[in-house]
Amino acid sequence: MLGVNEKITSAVVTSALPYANGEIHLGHIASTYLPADIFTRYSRLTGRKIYHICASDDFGTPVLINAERENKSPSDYVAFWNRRDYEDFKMLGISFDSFSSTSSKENWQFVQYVFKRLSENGHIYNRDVIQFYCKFDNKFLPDRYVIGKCPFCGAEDQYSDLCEKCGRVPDEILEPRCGICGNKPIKKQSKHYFFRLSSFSTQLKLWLNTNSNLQSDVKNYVINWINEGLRDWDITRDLSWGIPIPLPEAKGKVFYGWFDNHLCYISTLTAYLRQSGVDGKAFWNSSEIYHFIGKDIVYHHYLILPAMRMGIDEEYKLPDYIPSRGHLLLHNQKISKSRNWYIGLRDFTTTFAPDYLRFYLASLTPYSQTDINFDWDVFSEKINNELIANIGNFINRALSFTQKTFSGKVPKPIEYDSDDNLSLSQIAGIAQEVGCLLSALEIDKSLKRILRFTTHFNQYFQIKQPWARTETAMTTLFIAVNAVRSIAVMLEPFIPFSCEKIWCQLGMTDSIHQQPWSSASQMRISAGHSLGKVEPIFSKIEREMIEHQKKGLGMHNGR
Ligand code: B3M
Ligand code: ZN
Repeated sequence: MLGVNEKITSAVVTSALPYANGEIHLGHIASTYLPADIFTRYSRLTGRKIYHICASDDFGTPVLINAERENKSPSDYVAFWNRRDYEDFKMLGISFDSFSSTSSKENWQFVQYVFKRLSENGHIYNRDVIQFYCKFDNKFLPDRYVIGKCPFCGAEDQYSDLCEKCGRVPDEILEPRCGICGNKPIKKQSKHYFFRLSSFSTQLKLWLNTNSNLQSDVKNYVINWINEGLRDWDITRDLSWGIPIPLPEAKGKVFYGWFDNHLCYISTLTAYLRQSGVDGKAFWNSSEIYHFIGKDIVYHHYLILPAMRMGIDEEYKLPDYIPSRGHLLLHNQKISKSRNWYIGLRDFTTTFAPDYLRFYLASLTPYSQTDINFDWDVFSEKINNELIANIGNFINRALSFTQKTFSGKVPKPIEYDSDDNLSLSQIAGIAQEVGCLLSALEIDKSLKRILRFTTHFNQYFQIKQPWARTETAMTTLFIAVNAVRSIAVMLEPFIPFSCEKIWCQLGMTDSIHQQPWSSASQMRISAGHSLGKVEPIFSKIEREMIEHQKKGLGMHNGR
């Protein structure tokens, strides 16, 4: 765990790549992007050199099929979603240093390079496989696109790789139909390339056992998977959309999206750093590597990704951390786009301040795979009672009272009594305490600690009654205004837009996004400093707005 005063190494943070195939919803934000962004913003304030990398995941059959449906070329289709996702992330304050795409030239070249290295090292082989093929769509059909009757329980309309009724994986689905056009597919033979995942079992186990940064519960079940036996992994698709397998005899074959997407973490970073003349490989290898993910892609990130890096002799180092978090439920039900049970990010941020979402989700997000729940009533309670009545209230009281009584000039402290000293010691210890929690990726706990800090200062204000006790008011306000500064710095990773406003009201002319984290524990505002224009920062969420949202659940039209 990295405390604020310890030696700081550089870091690369990646967030799982969103499919370029539909809008970002709150589930993605809660498990991956928000925790990664909070951690990155905090790290930047500590002075750490850190880059947050992401990209759109452009390949795969679903993308191709949707592009065809919309009469677009696949590259136009993914370019649309790449831009749209990036805008949505930006609106929420997710601060990527680079947002690229898996179909970028750099990734394309890097993926083919990795394949050649794996082949040279003997980790690739090929064999014939029999697959469903639709003559009407001219496509080999991946498992998800073959629908039929489950051979175990007889349930109709099940995927060929999973019966959602009985939970079993059919060996051979009965009465198969093409998931695109409904016709009966034929079976066809095709040569496929495989990655020898099974031969990495021992090495993977050793790595999992020795890396103490990984969540131990996750590690345990991953080790169980290895013990049950890993199977070699088919990395081929007979598709027109994908990165071509670079062999003359593999014409018309492309890589499976999961072969290329995680390599985009590396190719994006190196392309980004190349622009400023920095050697991306050297940077990667001397940094701590964090891959933020949701729990359903653990298999890919704990096994396939490290095995592939091992297969190229760790030319790029393995991850140090793979923070993996649970699902977001919506009113206690699983989020599902196909059943229309989700909240789109864009819808949300056009109705509510983006910081409200960040604050609410951050307050719920543990460092574990436990699922969390989005509930409109709890959302409005948290915002109204914690963000507004606790944090906002203290900030506004401290600043507006200084404004009114001392014409906006921070007064000079006279002498400190025991309440003042207690408050000073709160300030002196807080940066280290919250910093340790954030370094340890404990998002909800850090926010709770900050809330205890503001609760303390609300009480302090209440006890000192600066409006009634003019003789001590100067000291009280001097301390209180400095506490507001501490709060602004510490909340920057959580609610960056609101902190810009607090910063302005404090009369600061530099950027809140560039303050040293440790300064949250310093009395940086001197007596005589002039505040800016003071006004309430947050506005209360009214009952009707919440009722309106609740009525709208499950009522999307479109994607
Ligand atoms: N595109 C999204 C998912 O399965 C997938 C992540 C890729 S990360 C390399 O959640
Ligand atoms: Zn078909």
